[in-house]
Amino acid sequence: MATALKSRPQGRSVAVKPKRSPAPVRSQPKARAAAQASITLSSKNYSSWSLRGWLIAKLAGLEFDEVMVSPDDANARKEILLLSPSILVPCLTHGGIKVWDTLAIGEYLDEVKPKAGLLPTDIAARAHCRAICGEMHSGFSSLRAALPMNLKGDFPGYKVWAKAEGDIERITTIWRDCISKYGGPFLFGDKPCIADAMYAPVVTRFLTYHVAVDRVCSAYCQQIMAMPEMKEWIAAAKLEHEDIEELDMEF
Ligand SMILES: N[C@@H](CCC(=O)N[C@@H](CS)C(=O)NCC(=O)O)C(=O)O
Repeated sequence: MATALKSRPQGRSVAVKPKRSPAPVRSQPKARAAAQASITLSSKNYSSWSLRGWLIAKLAGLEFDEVMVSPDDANARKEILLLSPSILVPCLTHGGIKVWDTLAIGEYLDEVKPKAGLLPTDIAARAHCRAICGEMHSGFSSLRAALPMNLKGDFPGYKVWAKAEGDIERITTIWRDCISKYGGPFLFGDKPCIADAMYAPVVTRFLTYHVAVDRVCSAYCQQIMAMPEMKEWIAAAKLEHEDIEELDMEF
């Protein structure tokens, strides 16, 4: 931090630290511990953003109800999605506070559950984590279009669209970089955090479409698939009855 120079009578200058203004007091939602929480989700088989939001809430240790938006019933679907200001899933409602958009849910839950370790404690690692979450959130559209999440699917020999190869290259570089920097087995060390939730649907896509990756990335994929939360989600996805042709796309 820059320091101010203060003149002394004899003309010498000494550095003095400017007074710090007190940290702003953040308001906390009332009766947080007892807050009722629910998350609006859609298909567990196809909805990658639902998986990310749900996983973040699980990692936060939040108790919540799932509100499923069924793709089958157009009217019920419209009604439930209207409760989400973006008309998208996931949407978290927690003690009367509504948070839509997966990254915002992650940041909110990190504030509400600071001990859960949703973001790394070290500031540099935290910045790194936010940067790669941002990349996932706003990018990799070729990968998302070419390899839609489909947990029930299994497509050996699937021809990956050339444009998606660049996304795969970048994602695997991100994973290798994190694992070598923070020691693995998760992206930021020994516990899963928001970044792992953001990339979890990429892991399932690599497995669904048999995308060949190196040893480090393959071990990372196995690590994600071994998470009890992932097992729970995938088991529920496999029980979903709808197999709708139009849903075989990123949504
Ligand atoms: N940027 C949003 C993306 C959410 C999104 O695209 N959700 C999809 C499902 S994966 C959605 O709700 N689509 C409309 C629908 O299912 O009717 C986020 O981070 O939450």
